[in-house]
Amino acid sequence: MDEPPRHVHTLVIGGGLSGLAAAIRFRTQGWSDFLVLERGQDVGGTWRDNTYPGAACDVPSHLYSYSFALNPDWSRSFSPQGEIQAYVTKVARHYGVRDRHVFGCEVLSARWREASARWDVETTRGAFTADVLVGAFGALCEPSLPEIPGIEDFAGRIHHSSRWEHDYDLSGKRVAVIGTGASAVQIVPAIASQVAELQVYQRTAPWVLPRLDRRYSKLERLACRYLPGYQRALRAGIYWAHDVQAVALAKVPALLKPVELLARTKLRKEVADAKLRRRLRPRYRLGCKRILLSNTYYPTFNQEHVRLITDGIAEVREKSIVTADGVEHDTDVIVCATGFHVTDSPTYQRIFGRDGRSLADVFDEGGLQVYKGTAIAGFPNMFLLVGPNTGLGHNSMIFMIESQVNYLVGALTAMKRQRLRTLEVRASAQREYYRELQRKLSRSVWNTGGCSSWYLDKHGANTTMWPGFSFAFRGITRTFDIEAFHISS
Ligand code: N01
Repeated sequence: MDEPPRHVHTLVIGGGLSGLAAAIRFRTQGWSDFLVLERGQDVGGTWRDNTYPGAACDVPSHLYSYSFALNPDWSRSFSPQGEIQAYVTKVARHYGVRDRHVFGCEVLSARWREASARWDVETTRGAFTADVLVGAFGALCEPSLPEIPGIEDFAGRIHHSSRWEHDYDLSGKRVAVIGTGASAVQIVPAIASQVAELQVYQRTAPWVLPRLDRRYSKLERLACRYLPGYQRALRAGIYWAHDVQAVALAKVPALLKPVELLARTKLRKEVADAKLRRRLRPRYRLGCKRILLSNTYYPTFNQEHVRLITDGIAEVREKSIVTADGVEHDTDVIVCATGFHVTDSPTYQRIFGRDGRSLADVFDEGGLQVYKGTAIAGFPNMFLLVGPNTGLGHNSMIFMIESQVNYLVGALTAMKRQRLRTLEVRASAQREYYRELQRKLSRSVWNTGGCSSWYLDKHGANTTMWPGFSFAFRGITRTFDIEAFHISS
């Protein structure tokens, strides 16, 4: 949009999967007084940004789709990044919401103004005001780069996994991949055949399970397109299998044992060298960190030019990485597959609520207490999507997004119908909600499984994951509970 309106009823920050879901829902409600501010040049968020070699989803395609825009054309059971991004852009076009997006527009600050009961928003494309602010900026978008002594003096290239530089050719290069999470496990096998030497710096060995990926046959695609109810039934089957299985695993630790055995057997089959296997073997309970799916990760280490390095990184020099054992590894390129700022998102420093306090300050003091992952005391007329404690390790985030959008639409409908000036969650409701969440989480494998992960904030509280069935979250977001909110007209 070239010249966007400077005041709208609802301003959404972020045009990723959650911002897009909100925009489409607003449109279908018949609302047009909204804008989506997106710092990139397209919709898609993480799926636009994460173009690293091998990038693909580890949630089945038919589940990782909007319920209102099922896609009969998925080519594989687990979709590659390009196909998901094409799907997202097609959905945005189909619902005609691209014209409500302002691209290349980064939010610099958003301040609640008590006197006017509005949000003042400064951006790289000028100022906006809005009655309601929706933070749809996501959790996995701000790259976290490792703080290693000397890294700023490295003379070669440094990529973060989510900012891949495709014009740079890795052929014949000595490449160091730092990290062994969900991104690394896809990058390592994808680039191994191209590079002269691959060093994989592992701090914590992950659990890796088989990836049941396959190409869909033409017949299956035709059935999805033309057989009434087929695709919905397929999707429901995948949904229930995932939800029940994962929650059972998280709640009944005895069930973890056979799955751990499966993972160990896989490791034994795929890596010939016993010493190497020992170093690849995870030392915490399965599920404590995200479970990774790959059939190609372990076998990559059987290649002579691929080295697993488990001594910690001591420093980076101009042309090498030095590990704690004093060994210097000559390196041309460093790939940081080191994850994201999740519980400490820089965007939290840019949003200022009542009394001028930033979200970062409020979270720092009291933890990431957010009512239903959506509303925060002290931040009137503001809602988050994919906020704290809405993450899933086992099912589709799109399901959680649609639940939250439903709740948001309930709140906005109440505001419009009752002509409310402000809506702000009660601190007592928020406190109670958070206490109950933390009580449930304290017994979960994420908290007790013997690992340290980005699910936990700096105080050790799990402020990332939703502790239970995803349909339970759908249940609590089905209707907007205005009694949990202070209102003013
Ligand atoms: O990031 P991560 P990711 N020195 O934070 C290591 C989603 N995702 O980008 O385990 C050395 O998980 C760190 O080590 P440790 C998914 O939700 C989805 O891989 O902390 N190592 C770890 O190994 C996922 O969970 C898909 O000891 C350092 C790695 O870097 C989330 O994105 C695909 C280090 C970071 O792992 C993030 O995944 C990809 C340091 N200083 C991603 N700092 C799908 O398929 C960090 N590490 C949907």
